Formats: sequence, structure tokens, C-alpha cells
Amino acid sequence: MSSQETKEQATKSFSEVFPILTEEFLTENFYHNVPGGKMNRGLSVVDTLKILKNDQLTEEDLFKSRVLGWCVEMLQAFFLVADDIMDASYTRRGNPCWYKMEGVGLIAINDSFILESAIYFFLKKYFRQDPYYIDLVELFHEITFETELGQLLDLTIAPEDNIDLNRFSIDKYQSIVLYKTAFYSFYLPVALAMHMAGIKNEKAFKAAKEILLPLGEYFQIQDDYLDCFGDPKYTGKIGTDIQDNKCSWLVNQALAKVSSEQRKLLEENYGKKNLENVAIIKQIYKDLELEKLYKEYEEQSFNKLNDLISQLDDSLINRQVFITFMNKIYKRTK
Ligand code: GPP
Ligand code: MG
Ligand code: MG
Ligand code: MG
Repeated sequence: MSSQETKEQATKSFSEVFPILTEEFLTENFYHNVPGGKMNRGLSVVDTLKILKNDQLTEEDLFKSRVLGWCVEMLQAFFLVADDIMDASYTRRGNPCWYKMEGVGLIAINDSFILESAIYFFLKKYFRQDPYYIDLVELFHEITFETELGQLLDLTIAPEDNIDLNRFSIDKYQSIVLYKTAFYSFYLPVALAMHMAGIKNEKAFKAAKEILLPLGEYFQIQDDYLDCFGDPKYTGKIGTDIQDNKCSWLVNQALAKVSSEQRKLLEENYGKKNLENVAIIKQIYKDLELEKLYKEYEEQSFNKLNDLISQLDDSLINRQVFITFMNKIYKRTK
């Protein structure tokens, strides 16, 4: 049976599974926070399984890969609801952040826990009988732990009350983004589909990681760039990295290029809530032509990732998996 679909059809079929899940999870929290994103992570589970099974999927395979995709979207919702509180953000997906909504406030903390629990509720409901059930559960647990460690690094390197730009470095940046973003956003969706496809060879999982983790780093660098230079109309969120004293890609690039006067200005204005301070930082970024530097990075990174993909041992895993994922995010504006 062929499971070839256009991108639009795949998105539509994926979205149609969500109401089936909400029938059992009737909370405002669930349908406000789980859908409404780009759904790249969720759709990647389905796309990967199609590639791994050469488009020979049963209706059941398709349905279950969509459920797993939604579990990844639940994990993402769990993280974002909590992350927005920690980052003191204002908007998400074009709406106020969940904790900013009337009547929610810090109940959002408990809501984020409920979103996490929903993952295991649905895994049990739909996969309990499958030989790979425990692999799915363990994978979600491991990836959650890794992401929480990444979030901890992201937060502790950027304390609100102690601004010290000497703490930042590209090495630390790479560790933060590997843990806080790359595992859950890139490795997880592909590894889930690999379990569904019955892949057992550890080497195949390792090979997938070797491409997906650098792809995740590239994705978070885009996120950091868009935090400052993106259009909230497209990104759906107002950036807060400068006022939050974040160890972002931009500030690390700036630190490598500044004159001593600019460094002084950076020190005086980074990590402050006041919009005048933020404007001074953005002006330094402009003067240092960080937008141009980013475009060059994007180009280089695309070439490097393509090299990695072409060097892959195709007998372990079909390289089309990675090409498809890459094409979803290259030169994104949202
Ligand atoms: C993205 O960071 C990382 C996450 C959303 C992981 C959060 C992890 C937790 C354990 C809560 P970000 O703050 O740059 O994302 P955004 O720009 O979307 O706020
Ligand atoms: Mg954050
Ligand atoms: Mg955030
Ligand atoms: Mg961000």
C-alpha cells in the first residue's frame, strides 16, 4: 500500500488525528498549547517512517506514526509553557504566552506537567502491545532529561542579577543548544520512527545522531537570530534574549568582533529590561553586521550539513530522511 502524500495532504492528515486525542484529553490547556505550531517535529515522525518503509505503510502505521508525532508536539508544548515562564516571555504562536492568559498564571506550571503526562497516557494507549513500547518510553524519558539539563545550563549561565559577559563562549553555547534543543527537536522524531520501523542496529541510531545534532545546532542558531532580527508576525513571538542576559549566538559573535568601546557598551546594556538598553545592543549588532555574518554562517552550515549527509553510510539509514528534515528548516523565517 502506498502512502505517498503531498506536503499539504500530510499536514492535513496529521492535523486530523489531533481531535481523536482531545476526545480523551478535554482540557483547555491541551488544545490551546499542543496544536498551532509549525508541527515540523511531529510531521517528521510520519515523514521519516514513510521513507524508512519505502512508502509501504498500512493505515495503522500511518495513524500510529501520527500519534507519535503528536506526542512529540506534547513534549514541545510541555517545554514551551514552562520555558515562557522562565524566560519571562510575552507571546507565543501569535498569542499571549499561556501563563499570561487570564485565569492561568502560575497554574501554567502544573499545566506543563499535565502536558508531559499526556505523552505517557497516549504511548500506553496506542503502543502498550508493541515490542518497541519500552524503547519509546525510555527514549522520551532520556530526551526529556537531556533537555532539562540544557535548560538548566541556559538559565544558570545567564543569571538575571549578575551580568558577566566573560562567562559566555562558543563552546558553552554549543553545549547549551545541543542539550536544550537538538536532542528533542531533531534526534527524537527520527529515532521514534526508527523504533517503529523495527531498526535495532545501534550504529544506525548513532549515524542518525551525527547528522541530526548538528542540524539541531543550526536550528537553534536560527532561533537566536530570529529572536532579534525576526518579524514577530512570522515567528509569533517577541524576542527576549537580550533582556534575559542569554548566552545567544548573536552575543557570542558580537563578543568576538567588538572594539573596546563597543565591549563597554555591551557590558553596560546587556541583560537589562529597559527597552533603551535593548535598543543600544541591537545597534551594536547592526554596526557589527551580524545579519551579514549570519547569512554567511547559514550558507556554510548548509554546505557542511550536506557534506555530512552525503558521507553517510546509506546501508545504515536512508539519507533521504535527513534531506527531508533539512529542507523543512533551511532559510526559515518562522
Ligand atoms: C528553546 O529555547 C528551548 C526550549 C524551548 C527547551 C525548554 C526546556 C525545558 C525543560 C523547559 P528558547 O527559550 O530560545 O526558545 P524560544 O525562543 O521559543 O522561547
Ligand atoms: Mg529558553
Ligand atoms: Mg524561551
Ligand atoms: Mg529563542
